[in-house]
Amino acid sequence: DGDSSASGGSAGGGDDKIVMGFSQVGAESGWRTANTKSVQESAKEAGIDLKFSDAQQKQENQIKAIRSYIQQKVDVIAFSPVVESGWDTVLKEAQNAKIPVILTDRAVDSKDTSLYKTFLGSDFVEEGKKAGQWLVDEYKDSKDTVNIVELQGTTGSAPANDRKAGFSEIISADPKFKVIASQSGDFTRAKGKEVMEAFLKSNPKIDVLYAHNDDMGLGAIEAIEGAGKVPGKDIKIITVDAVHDGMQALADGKINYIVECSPLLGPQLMDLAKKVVKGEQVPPRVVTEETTFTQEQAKEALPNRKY
Ligand code: GZL
Repeated sequence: DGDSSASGGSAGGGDDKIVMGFSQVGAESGWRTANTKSVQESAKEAGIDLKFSDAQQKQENQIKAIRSYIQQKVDVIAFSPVVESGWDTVLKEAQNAKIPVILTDRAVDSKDTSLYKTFLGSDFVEEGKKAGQWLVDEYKDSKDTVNIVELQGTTGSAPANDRKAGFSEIISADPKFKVIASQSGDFTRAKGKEVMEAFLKSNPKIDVLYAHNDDMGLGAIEAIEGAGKVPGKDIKIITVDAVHDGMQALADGKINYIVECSPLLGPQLMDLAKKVVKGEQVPPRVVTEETTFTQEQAKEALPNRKY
């Protein structure tokens, strides 16, 4: 039988079944729901015993969950860190307990990269650049100022930091692009709507909204329509994720461009976990495959989308 003590773990589930402790960010968006489904279904298919916790977007809850997995002596810990900083202490505790850690979806800013075996997830800077590039192409023949408002993701999170950085890197090439307001909508529809209402009140001329995820973009659409403006026309909208409701709004012409961020990380995560538990080498970084969608492409893609 498999000796899970080699990896420091010996939690239940029979002595050869891998036990994974997974700490999820929360259930804040359609992306997160699809990601949770992918992780849970893939664990079942891989014959991995999954212990799963939802942190309601609070770092202290994730740290508590990781500590409980260490206590339970799981074979491997995986988590999507809600914010980039503040993980070194608990990751050192996992390392001392000889339990390997896999980062999935979001990254940490720990200097000591030996604290985790690999980081599986999207390149968020690249996603921000793709969003910026669409805008540059869209306005290439115009000389007028383009007033942009930005709905940022969760403050301090890797996707918020990197999507902002990638986007501004591309648009800073042309001074006509002006980000006149930028604030966190915490990746949720409700907050996205609330912040967009404030943007609309204090900025008479908004040409473009860049929202770091579909859910905040969908909330903003409600605010834009509530203000008597036409989303996708009066205010062009770019979002990131390409979850079902975002793709539907894109096909309906209310969003103009979506940069895909795939939540379907489950299968790769389980493959990496099996290798890591066996003590096999894994690449330190596994970047998710993903694309972009125009309104036409959304109409074609919608019928076969998995999420
Ligand atoms: C990105 C993920 C982000 C999504 C949001 O990989 O961390 O968190 O873009 C989700 O929809 O809330």
